[in-house]
Amino acid sequence: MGLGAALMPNLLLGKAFDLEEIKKKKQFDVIIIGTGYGAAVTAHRLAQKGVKCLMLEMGLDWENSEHKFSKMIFPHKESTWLRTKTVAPFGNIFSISKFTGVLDRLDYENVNVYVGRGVGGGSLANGGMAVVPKRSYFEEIFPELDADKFYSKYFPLVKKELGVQIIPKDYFESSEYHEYARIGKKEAEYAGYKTQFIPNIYDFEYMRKEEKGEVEKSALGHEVIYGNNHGKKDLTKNYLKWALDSGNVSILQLHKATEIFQNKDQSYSISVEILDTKGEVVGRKVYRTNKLFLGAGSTGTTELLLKSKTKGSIKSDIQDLGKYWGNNGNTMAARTKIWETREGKQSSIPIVAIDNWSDSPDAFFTEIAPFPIGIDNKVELYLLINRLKKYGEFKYDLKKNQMTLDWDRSHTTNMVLNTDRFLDRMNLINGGKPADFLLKRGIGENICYHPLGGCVIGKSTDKYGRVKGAKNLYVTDGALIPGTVGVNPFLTITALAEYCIEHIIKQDFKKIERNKVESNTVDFSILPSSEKGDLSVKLNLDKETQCTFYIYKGDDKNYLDNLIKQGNFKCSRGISEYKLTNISDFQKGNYKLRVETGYFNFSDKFSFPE
Ligand code: FAE
Repeated sequence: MGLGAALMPNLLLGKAFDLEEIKKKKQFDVIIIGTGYGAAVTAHRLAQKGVKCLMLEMGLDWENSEHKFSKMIFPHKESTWLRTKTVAPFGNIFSISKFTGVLDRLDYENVNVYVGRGVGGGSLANGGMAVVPKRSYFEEIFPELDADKFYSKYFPLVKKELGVQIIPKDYFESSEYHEYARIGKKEAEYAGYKTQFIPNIYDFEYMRKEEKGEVEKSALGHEVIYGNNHGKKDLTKNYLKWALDSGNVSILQLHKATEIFQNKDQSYSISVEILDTKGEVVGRKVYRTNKLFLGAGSTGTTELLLKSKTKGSIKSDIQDLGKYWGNNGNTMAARTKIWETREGKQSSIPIVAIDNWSDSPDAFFTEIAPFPIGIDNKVELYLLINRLKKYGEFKYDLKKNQMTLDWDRSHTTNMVLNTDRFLDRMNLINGGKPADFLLKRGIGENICYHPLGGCVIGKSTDKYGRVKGAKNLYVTDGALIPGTVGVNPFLTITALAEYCIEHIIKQDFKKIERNKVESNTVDFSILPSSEKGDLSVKLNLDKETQCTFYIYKGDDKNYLDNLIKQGNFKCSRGISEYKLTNISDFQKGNYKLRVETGYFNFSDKFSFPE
């Protein structure tokens, strides 16, 4: 076998280029990575102004797929992102096949962070609680923001747009599915805590009908963290729908951004892996855009920026990147109790909270959470939101090629003490004990549903989410919030995104800057073109451009110090193959190829198998 045939790139060989499909998709002025709250607001508001947006989402477009969300009891593969076991906080006894499911768990040192995957981001997997933060705390964490504006304009606006509701009292009082919450509320009040109804994006009229048996059950049918097939007004029912309806927005599902390159002309190119539903990479592309918005969530946005910065693909010195991260003070708490549930009937959507925020230093806010596993389980669950006393910090480990988090017991000590005191008081007054068969001492301080921070407003960005020192790069998601917001966070993330994009549109989109090139997409693959051992790339461009290639080994940041070969080539418009060099004298092993022009940069790996 000649070297050409033996050269086995990690990349797909010659995936068909569908020019028509690409042409349709590439008519865009900006790229937005992610489709969660921050990204959806950004797309909708830009689209209203006539800006054409391309959204890249690593998860599935659930609405337009044949797949249904999974129930929490007897979950199926759609429940979980690319694992062979479910990853819920407990009860993971179910084996499943690998699939791009909706709930992902990122396991960092000492904390497991849960995120939603798919078009709609966290809105698909979350419990729908839409809570306005305490104004005093908002002012404490965002000293540079105009709180008056937020409380008079942005919070009311996003409550309206997201369709936030409170459960009607008569339904709460009469429904057997809310008995767990009525008992939880009474118990909290016996123990001297203040309770309140929590606003939610679930449609309670739909829920009533579920109970009457008039429609298919969702909240009353064990659906929530693996997605709701009905009832919940996730982002595909509002912001994303409006964005798509405008005709100015396209979403590409199963497109995972892997690295960002800052080009010489202050545009950006984004390397993207195209996944199949088993998580296999079935294609790669590079997209180029004049303006790039990051809405990949606290962990996704921070990782993309940190990785690209550490590798030298983003040259700007972004201050405090990876810092000011927090778990929003999350601790899960579980009591096992004396009272009876009714045949295990529980709505999976939380509707009541305990508000103990004013009780400094023991401040917490907690939902009285359902535990809807379909049996009389005698468990009361809570997700406490405590104060955050110490921030975590993300770093990027180039050797392991992964983001790591500095987070240990010292970050959660106050949260655990607080939770312990809360459980003690509830058990003392009402009976019951910590449910240690679920969580050690009834407390899960390593469970985080609310990752926040990493690229914080006023630190790494200016006060509108513009990344400092990196023109044309913006963040509009949970990465902006410094680790804590004192309540469930998506309403604040949505309000912040509204505020940021309103100002960015006014100041940075006075006239729409159409991309000067017709296309901003580069399709490429690395392939052997002949039996002689030539290394070639296949590119699809619609702009003539001069390119330089670099073949190197090892560290990406210092690729110029590790060069094996370098050269120039001229690319023409359309699909062509370009022979870069003959590599028959190369030793077997792993190599990297970087291609640079003023117009786009990208890099990838290729290897000779042993
Ligand atoms: P997010 O909604 O996470 O969206 C990020 C999107 O970017 C996702 O779709 C990702 O798949 C995608 N993405 C990430 N990396 C890439 C990449 N490299 N390339 C392409 N796409 C990428 O971000 N909050 C509340 O306020 N109330 C609740 O009741 C509540 N319950 C929750 C329950 C669960 C189980 C979970 C996991 C979260 C819950 N949250 C809740 C948190 C809330 O959903 C979360 O704060 C927001 O969704 C975060 O919004 P972002 O826009 O920051």
